[in-house]
Amino acid sequence: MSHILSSHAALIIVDVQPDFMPGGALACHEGDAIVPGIDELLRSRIFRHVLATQDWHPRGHISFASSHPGRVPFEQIDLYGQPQTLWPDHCVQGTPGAELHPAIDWSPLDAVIRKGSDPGVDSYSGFRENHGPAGARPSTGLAGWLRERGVEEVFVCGLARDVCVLWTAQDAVELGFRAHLLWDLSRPVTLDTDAATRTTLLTQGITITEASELRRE
Ligand code: VGL
Ligand code: ZN
Repeated sequence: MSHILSSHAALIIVDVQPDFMPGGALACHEGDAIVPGIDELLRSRIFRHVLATQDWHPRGHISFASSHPGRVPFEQIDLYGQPQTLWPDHCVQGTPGAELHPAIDWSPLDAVIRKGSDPGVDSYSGFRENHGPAGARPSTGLAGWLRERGVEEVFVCGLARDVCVLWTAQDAVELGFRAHLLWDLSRPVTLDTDAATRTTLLTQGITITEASELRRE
């Protein structure tokens, strides 16, 4: 099946940053494999609207295992009544690992959404922060940005397929956008999550597609 892209479609590239590459602080499985394809997709200028998210944590962020004495990375704790996975220190503001990946020409980007900057709250989705102490999840402004431009449909790719890409696609649907996940241009941080991710996506009406299916209107 091919997808004809109207001017109401946007591409959201999630967290393609060195720290999520093999050898990085929080490596995704084959994370580097998506870099050439994302660069090519940007060069094709096939999308009228293109955004990136950038994981952007202060030192000592609450999601870092190092901020919780006695805890180790990938352990889960309860935080504000919700499960929180503890991660290795990653994407610390201003460090090379937090840059948008240097092998991609980002000049076609319309906007970059930085997330995870609140020291006490994690932020997986590009649309809103995770649960914090206050209850409501603060918006990043992404939904408003898209609506102002008449965007109805989003295609999400990047890292990690089982965390920030998934949460971004889920929020897109919940906020009223049609959502698609570009499977070949995403990779997971935790192996063996793909079957569960597929089930979640299909249950929530998120289409799984590939970059090669995209066509200009
Ligand atoms: C991510 C874990 C922690 C992601 C970000 O980009 O998927 N995962 N921070
Ligand atoms: Zn993070």
